[in-house]
Amino acid sequence: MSDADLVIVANRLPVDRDADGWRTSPGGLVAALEPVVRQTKGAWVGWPGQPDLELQPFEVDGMRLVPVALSEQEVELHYEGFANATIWPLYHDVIAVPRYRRVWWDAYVRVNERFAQAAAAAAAPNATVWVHDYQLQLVPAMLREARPDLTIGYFHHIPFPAYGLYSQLPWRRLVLEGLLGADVIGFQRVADASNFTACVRRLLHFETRASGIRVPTADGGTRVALAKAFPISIDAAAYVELAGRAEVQERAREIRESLGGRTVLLGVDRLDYTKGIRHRLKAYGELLDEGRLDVEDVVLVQVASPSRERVAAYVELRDEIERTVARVNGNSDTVGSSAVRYLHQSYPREEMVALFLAADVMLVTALRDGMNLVAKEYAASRVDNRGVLILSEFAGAADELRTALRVNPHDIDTLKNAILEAIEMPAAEQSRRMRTLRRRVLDNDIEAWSRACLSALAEARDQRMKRSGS
Ligand code: GDG
Repeated sequence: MSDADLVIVANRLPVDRDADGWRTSPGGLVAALEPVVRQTKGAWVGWPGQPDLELQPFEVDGMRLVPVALSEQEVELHYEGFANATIWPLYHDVIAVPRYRRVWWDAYVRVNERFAQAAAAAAAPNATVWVHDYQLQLVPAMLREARPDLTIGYFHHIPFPAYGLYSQLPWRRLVLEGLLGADVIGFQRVADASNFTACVRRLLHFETRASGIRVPTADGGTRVALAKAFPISIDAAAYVELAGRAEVQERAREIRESLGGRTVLLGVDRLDYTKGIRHRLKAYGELLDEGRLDVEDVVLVQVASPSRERVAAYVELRDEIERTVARVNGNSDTVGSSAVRYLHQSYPREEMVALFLAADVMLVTALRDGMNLVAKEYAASRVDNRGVLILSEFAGAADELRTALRVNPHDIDTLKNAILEAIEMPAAEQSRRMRTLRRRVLDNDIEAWSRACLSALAEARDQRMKRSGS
């Protein structure tokens, strides 16, 4: 059925299957887009999350879902291979070594084609299609070729690297051309958008002015693609509401008590090498070794939710983190108190908010991160205006959250000093900083983000209509 005026295209459908059927999956992006998709009678194109599952389009909670089937081998080559072992490490400034394999690339092209075809089939004449993230960078150009009537947006959730790194990619021109099929290309930070524009200038020699890129068209003319920062956010009101619930606050008290009333440092991350978990453990371990912190006074709770467990670098990372945790605990624990509470598990959102409320200090020490939503979630949850956020300058969130304690996580001595400063920070200063952080997150929530992106797309659509004289 090709009648949707708005089509979202993302690697995953916004639903998970349990014993009772399909349920919308929790998460900011889904929360933001679900109402728009429903109101506009739009559609969402994506992989249902299980290999070799051939499904017809179906509806969940009034949202039309268009499943794209992927074989086991395609998941391995496209998703685990090209997306997560080539693009992910390359775009995060080669923190891990990217692998360039031609069979992965071939699968990436094939799978991108399938997504583009499904989106083209779902979209009404002159519809808007909004493509998400690094698994689907070729879809915009494929779509434009199949459906020149569409207005196409793309949002890049992860960083875009500088030319010096990007140029390693054997398919560097093809990927840029893929993205430039979009009318609006959204990035997290201004720096990501300008890295992209610089790569386009150097590799494709297209003319650029401010955020506009002049892209040659098939008929010998040009059109302008916009490459711009639209920093993503969270459903802030949902966090405020949860943090205000008596049972969540009670749970936060319970957590603090069970940790012996000590000062609580907290880390919450997918277990990923971009998040700087090892750096924070090192800094904390050294502070304990040097006697600048005492295990009877402080504890680090590290939630490291399982992630990409079939990709080799993630298996190694888990071993390394778990060895480091064991070393810190082995050196510093007493019979009654443990230095690190390491939780390789996923928790419901209520529990996460209780943890945020229980934490005196939140550690976000990413080595490179598109945005980092955890930093924003911590701020939104601190309805009491207490707590200190330590935030890496290499996370996109650092552009907005200016009153956090800013760190370079590679500089272990400075990180150690920031941890001590956070622990000792007077309540008045905590509150002054936290109020500013919260205002920023509450004013710029996920709804404001999706409104800004969609209105840039609406403008692109108006201009396209004007040009074509309709
Ligand atoms: C990518 C980019 C960008 C984690 N553990 C649990 C849990 N989480 C939730 C967090 C947060 C989300 O997962 C993680 O988001 P991040 O932004 O921190 O990082 P990525 O997963 O790497 O996301 C990133 C983002 O896309 C959006 O554009 O910000 O830079 O890498 O919401 O709270 N949630 C629950 N239990 C857990 O155990 N419920």
